[in-house]
Amino acid sequence: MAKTYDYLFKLLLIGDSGVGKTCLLFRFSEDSFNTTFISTIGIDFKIRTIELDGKRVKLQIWDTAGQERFRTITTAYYRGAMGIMLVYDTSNEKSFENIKNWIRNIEEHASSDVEKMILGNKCDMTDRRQVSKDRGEKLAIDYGVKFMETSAKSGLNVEEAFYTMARDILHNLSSKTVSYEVNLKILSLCYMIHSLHVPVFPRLIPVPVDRANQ
Ligand SMILES: Nc1nc2c(ncn2[C@@H]2O[C@H](COP(=O)(O)OP(=O)(O)O)[C@@H](O)[C@H]2O)c(=O)[nH]1
Ligand SMILES: [Mg+2]
Repeated sequence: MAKTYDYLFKLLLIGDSGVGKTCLLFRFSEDSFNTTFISTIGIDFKIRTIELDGKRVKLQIWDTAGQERFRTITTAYYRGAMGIMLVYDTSNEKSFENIKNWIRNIEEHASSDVEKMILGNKCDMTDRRQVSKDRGEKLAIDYGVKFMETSAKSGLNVEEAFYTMARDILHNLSSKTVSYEVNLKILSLCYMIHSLHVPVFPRLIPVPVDRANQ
């Protein structure tokens, strides 16, 4: 059967329990919001295929099955992940403080070149806000990652966040492929020159005395 996509990216949602990870995933993959607390138990991942730069990119987005409550997320969950969304709740100070612990967890278990992004979710709850947008932005700058405030409820920035993540992964991938191809071309050129016995820098090769005098 023909492949229906050009790229497959595995993404993860990480953060304290209750910050809205499962709702973000539902919003992005089905564009719906469930107000009752969705039990995450049993959910592995959801899929959505998007189009970027004319390529079909299949996003396989994994959601924790409640392990975050006990901080038992280990290497097995991170394996093969290309992007991680770190989510906190803008109406919950503790979930914001815990972002640095989650980053430490990622550094310990995930691949070092995994793309990361911080999301401050529930930004629709303006009257219960505990974490300002400024603080979220500063934290993201400290870690050198992108930041967005989202609302799984209203849908604000949900599409933007996943598209930004996918685009960054795609661009990193293409720049790696380009440098690999360039290296390969240089290598084969050197090999060709070498096999033709053509000196690469003729002027640096000493001219025999008898010829120099001619
Ligand atoms: N107001 C508001 N509530 C949200 C938002 N996202 C999630 N929630 C609520 O927060 C609770 C926990 O959401 P859930 O997705 O299960 O969190 P998880 O444990 O991180 O997966 C639920 O009651 C949701 O209805 C949001 O953007 N705005
Ligand atoms: Mg959940």
